[in-house]
Amino acid sequence: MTAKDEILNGLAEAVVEGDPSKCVELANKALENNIDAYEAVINGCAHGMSIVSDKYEKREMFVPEILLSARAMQGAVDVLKPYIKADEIEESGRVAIGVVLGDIHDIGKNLVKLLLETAGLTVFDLGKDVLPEDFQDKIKEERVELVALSALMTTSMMEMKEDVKLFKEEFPEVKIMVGGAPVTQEFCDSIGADGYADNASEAIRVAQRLLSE
Ligand code: B12
Repeated sequence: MTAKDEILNGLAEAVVEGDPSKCVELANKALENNIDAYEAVINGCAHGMSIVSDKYEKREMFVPEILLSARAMQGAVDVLKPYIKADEIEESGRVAIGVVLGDIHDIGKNLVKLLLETAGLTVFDLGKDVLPEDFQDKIKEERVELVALSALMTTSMMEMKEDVKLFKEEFPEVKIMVGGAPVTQEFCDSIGADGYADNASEAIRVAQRLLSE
């Protein structure tokens, strides 16, 4: 295993273990070893968090541990974020992001937000459990071109469907991108959203495609 693999795997492991000091230490080590900060977020932090999700599904991890993992990951992200190279083209698009009403799962949304920002987009984060009216106000106030909706539950996917219908009626020119673990390309198509991505780095590509259309 190369030194780089060792650091990135270590970072993912530290996220799984929910060890904040190890996360910060390895994030710094990644920077010292000239590992690209973006790569460290994707292949270290986000990779660790997806292992955590799998372990939860297999009942190998439980909620309190998951929250520790998320907090530990955030510590590493905070170290890495200033070193992620933003795209040359600044201000290339205006995006509103949020987790739909009734849903408080925001770990994935936060990763997507971070990466969209690093791609040079201007991102307005409405947080979690967001009322459709709050999205509508933000779209108007900030001349938003793309809305990114996240949902982690089957119940909130129905809310996502309502949001897409509402926003398409009121702002037909605004593009909508959807995501979150239970969301699929088929679901995206069925509710009339414009784009779907199953992870944060893919979300950048989809956002850039939608903004250039
Ligand atoms: C962590 C977690 C929690 C934490 C959330 C903490 C937080 N701040 O987010 C807490 C403990 C609070 C929680 C609460 C609950 N949870 Co919960 N939770 C999870 C868990 C284990 C992990 C989710 C996660 O963070 N994954 C890691 C991130 C990085 O992945 P991600 O969110 O999928 O995001 C990635 C992609 O999907 C994508 N993406 C995400 N958003 C977007 C948006 C766009 C636009 C794009 C393009 C891409 C994109 O990019 C991300 C990065 O690659 C999941 C299990 C799972 N496997 O998903 C259950 C899960 C989502 N929870 C579940 C449930 C039921 C609940 C509760 C109702 C439990 C309860 N009885 O109280 C409450 C919900 C309260 C509410 N109203 O929302 C269920 C939902 C079941 C269903 N079918 O609807 C799940 C699936 C667990 C299960 N199998 O039962 N939960």
